[in-house]
Amino acid sequence: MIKVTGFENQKVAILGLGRTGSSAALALKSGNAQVFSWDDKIDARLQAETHGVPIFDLAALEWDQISVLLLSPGIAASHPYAVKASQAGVPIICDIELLVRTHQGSNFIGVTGTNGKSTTTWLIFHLLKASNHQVEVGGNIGKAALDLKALGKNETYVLELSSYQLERIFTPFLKTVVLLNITPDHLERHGDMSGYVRAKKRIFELQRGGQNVVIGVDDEECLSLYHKLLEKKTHVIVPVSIKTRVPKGVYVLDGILIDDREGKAERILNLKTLHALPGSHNWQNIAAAYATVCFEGVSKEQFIEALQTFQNLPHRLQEVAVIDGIHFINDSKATNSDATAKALACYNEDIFWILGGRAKDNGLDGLEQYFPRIQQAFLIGEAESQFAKLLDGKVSYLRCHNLSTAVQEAYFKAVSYEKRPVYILLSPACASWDQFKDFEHRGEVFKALVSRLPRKLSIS
Ligand code: UMA
Repeated sequence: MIKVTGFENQKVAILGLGRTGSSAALALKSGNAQVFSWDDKIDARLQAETHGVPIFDLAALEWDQISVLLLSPGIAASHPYAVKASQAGVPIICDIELLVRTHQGSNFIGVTGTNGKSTTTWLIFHLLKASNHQVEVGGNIGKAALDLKALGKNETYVLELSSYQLERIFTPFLKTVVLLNITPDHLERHGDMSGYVRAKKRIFELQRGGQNVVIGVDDEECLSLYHKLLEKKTHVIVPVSIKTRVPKGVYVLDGILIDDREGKAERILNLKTLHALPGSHNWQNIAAAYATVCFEGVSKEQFIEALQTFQNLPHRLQEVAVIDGIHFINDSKATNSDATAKALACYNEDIFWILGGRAKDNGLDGLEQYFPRIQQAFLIGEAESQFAKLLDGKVSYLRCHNLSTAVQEAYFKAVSYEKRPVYILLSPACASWDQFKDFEHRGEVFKALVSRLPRKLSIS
């Protein structure tokens, strides 16, 4: 845990006691701030209290005496206490602002974008660590900033930054900004697309020092930002593409990673052979990570070597077992059809597909082109009837109701299927909340079910 100094004997309010708020309360308390923390849910308050977080009902707070409100990223600024804080002129910040203030000498890399940011963040961290850098990883990826280890001068924090967090950071701190892509997301929170883009663009206001920018140029928003940055001539910019050659950039052509930063179009690696990062959707993540670690002095040879030992975050096309040529893939993070499309695109055919849960508005939109790859679908959860109708006459399916039945049925069918390799793919295209706590829980249950399958199954 990081000790937050600079608030000694000052009154600090904290709203939300999940990962962000609880760690911030303890970090501020250890730096002798007077902490007034609250969560609207009693369970969260009780749990935080057992970890030593002081609880105070913010309804009784005199806001004009408060130095800052640390508002958890998931809580909108329209929350009544946040409104009170704003009316009293209290700055509203997030935990990353505090990390930055306490680590002015450290090196910061910030990764944002709509898709791929966790994988890219994790990959940058791995590449730097494997190349003997002192490095910590956290932020939106799951580990709250103030739960990280304190680092020294020039040691590196790699942070995944969400649009929610970017709105609540004010001190410029980033040496390198990585912006992967911008497509519609979180519109209910930001009002509309322009509000979302505005939040993402804030990352450029947070630069200090190197002014390095790695930017994906395959979507319209990012392409337009790239051109604006080029005009300003204030940044060292590396454009990244998986669709086209980008002069002075890093790009991927037919799976080959190419470095043209020096105008030499040097071939670096064939990405099609990387089992830990399957699928063309990962190419942008790899290209951006490569460009980023080059700024940190990582050589081409170190990059290639480090990639061989990379293991992606769980629940993202994660191979959890192989039994007699049957590969079990946990893609529980695929909570919408876009994400599932990327998974189905990775395997040419011979897919036994487990899907369902709580459906999103766009159902299975965009997946039809992959239906010929599917040997059989195994339906679970609330979406079962809806998906059965969508698949009817196009893909053979079985209604399994729950994951346990789906795993057993899929295994049984895969064992009697003559070809190898085959893939039993959990890529639900749905939220998990009808049957599981979250996508992580769903993925863990899948893994446990697979581990309990008999290694030899005789088919009569
Ligand atoms: N709460 C209230 N009042 C409210 C709403 C919530 O008191 O009106 C309380 C809840 O009861 C809960 C707490 O606030 O106890 C939760 O706060 P939070 O949602 O900010 O969650 P944290 O546990 O602090 O996790 C946050 C990020 N969550 C969100 O941005 C929603 C995590 O990103 C991040 O990993 C973590 O900080 C550490 O930095 C998750 C996420 O879903 C993965 N991010 C979104 C995304 O990736 O799309 C942006």
